[in-house]
Formats: sequence, structure tokens, C-alpha cells
Amino acid sequence: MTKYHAVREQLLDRLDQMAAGEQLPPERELSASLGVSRMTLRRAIDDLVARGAVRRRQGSGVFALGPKLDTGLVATSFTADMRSRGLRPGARTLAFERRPAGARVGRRLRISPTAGVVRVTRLRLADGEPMAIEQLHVPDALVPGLGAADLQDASFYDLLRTRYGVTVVRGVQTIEPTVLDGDESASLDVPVHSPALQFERTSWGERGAADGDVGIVEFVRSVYRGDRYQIRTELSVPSASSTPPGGGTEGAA
Ligand code: 16G
Repeated sequence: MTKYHAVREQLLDRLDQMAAGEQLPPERELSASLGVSRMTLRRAIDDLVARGAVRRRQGSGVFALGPKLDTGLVATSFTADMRSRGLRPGARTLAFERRPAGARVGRRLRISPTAGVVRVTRLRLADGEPMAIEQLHVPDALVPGLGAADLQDASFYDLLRTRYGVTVVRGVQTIEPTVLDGDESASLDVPVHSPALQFERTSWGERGAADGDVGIVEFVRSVYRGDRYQIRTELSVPSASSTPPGGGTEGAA
């Protein structure tokens, strides 16, 4: 292991014991206590910045970011998810408009391209810290009277249930890596081109037993900060009976 790798491991060990927002000792002190040059230390810290373990604040030092938030494979709302972690959820409406769905969004919502949708872009916060940007599309017909202020610091899923009588019952989601553009990184208060996780979710709703299925209620593209989020999945071992012919070996003849 090179000196630089050893320093990085030592810093990661130290960070494991630190709370989010706690500050690392000044560079001079840290390089002396670790027995490395300031240049080696700086390189190791650059690496930790890129991994999302620490944050540099110009002129004030290096701070621990704390463990990443795990996001699982459940159709929860941002609000419910934050509350379950003991964090205060927030939503700031950045843009709100009514417009025709267009071909792409129409396909996702399974409505005509000329049908109206409400498109809302919101910054989502946890204890006041920006975490994600969501661009939500909802068929206009589903949410008559919905206005920009309704979604400010409020839960869309709660509003759907309480005002429109619709409960989200299932969803399909894709997750892929991306980098943040200039506007996104400014809103999320991270450097431009920072890594992020892009989620695209389509959700279906129901209006109680009487009316039943209401079809697709949302198509959402969200970008979550890569330095604050990780995906956690429970893995199950396939039972012998569900093993495909060929022993389950990918590409087996
Ligand atoms: C989550 C969902 C989003 C949904 C929102 C509702 C992901 C990737 N996306 O952010 O599809 O619209 O929750 O949250 O998890 P709200 O009820 O707090 O507005």
C-alpha cells in the first residue's frame, strides 16, 4: 500500500467515528500526526471529497459528511422517508406550469401528447440541506386546482390522498448514475459536474375499493446527490425450484 493509500484509509477510519458536520483538524496538524507531507494529505482529502466522505469549505476547512442515506426499493414519498429517519423534510417549488404532455411524457403517463400535465420542479431538503431535485409530471385531469403553493414544503403523496382521494399503490423505477449540470449543482450547493443518482419513477394509484384503479398518477425524474445517497437492496437467494434450466449460469448453452 502506498503512503497515500495508507493515509486515505486512516482518514476513513477517523471519519467513521465522526458525526456529520464535524471538522477535521487543520492540515498542518493532521499531516504531522499522520507523518505525511501536506501534499500527500491534500491528495488523499481530494479523493475523499470525490467519494462524498468529506466536504471542503473554502477558507474554513474540511468537514465530515456522515454516512450516506440508504434508499431502498420501496414506493415511499420523500416526506415519509425523511420523517422515518428523524429528519425534517422540505420542498421548495422552483418551477410550476401547466402544459401539453408532449410525446415523451405522454408515453410515460400513457396519455395523449396533447393532454395537459402539471409539471413541477422542486428542491427537496432534509433538515434544511438540499438533497435532490425532482421534476414531477402529473396528468392535469387528476389534480384539478393544484397550484404551486400547494406543493411548497408539502407532500405530493399526502395531497393526492387527502384532496384527491388517490393513494399511490405501486411504481416502477430506474436508477442510473449521472452528473449534475450548472443549474442543478447550484440548487444542490455542490460543485458543477458532481456525481448524482438519477431516478425515473412511474407510479400507479387507486381511489379506494369503489372506483379502483386510476392508472398512472406521476412520472418523476429526480436527481439525488451522489455524495449523500446510496442504494441499499435486500438480496434473496433463489430457491432451487426457481433456478432456471442450465443451473442459472448466465449465458449457459
Ligand atoms: C419521492 C419519489 C417521487 C415522489 C415523491 C413524493 C424517488 C426517487 N421519488 O421523491 O417519485 O413524487 O417522493 O414525495 O423516491 P412527497 O410526497 O414528499 O412530495
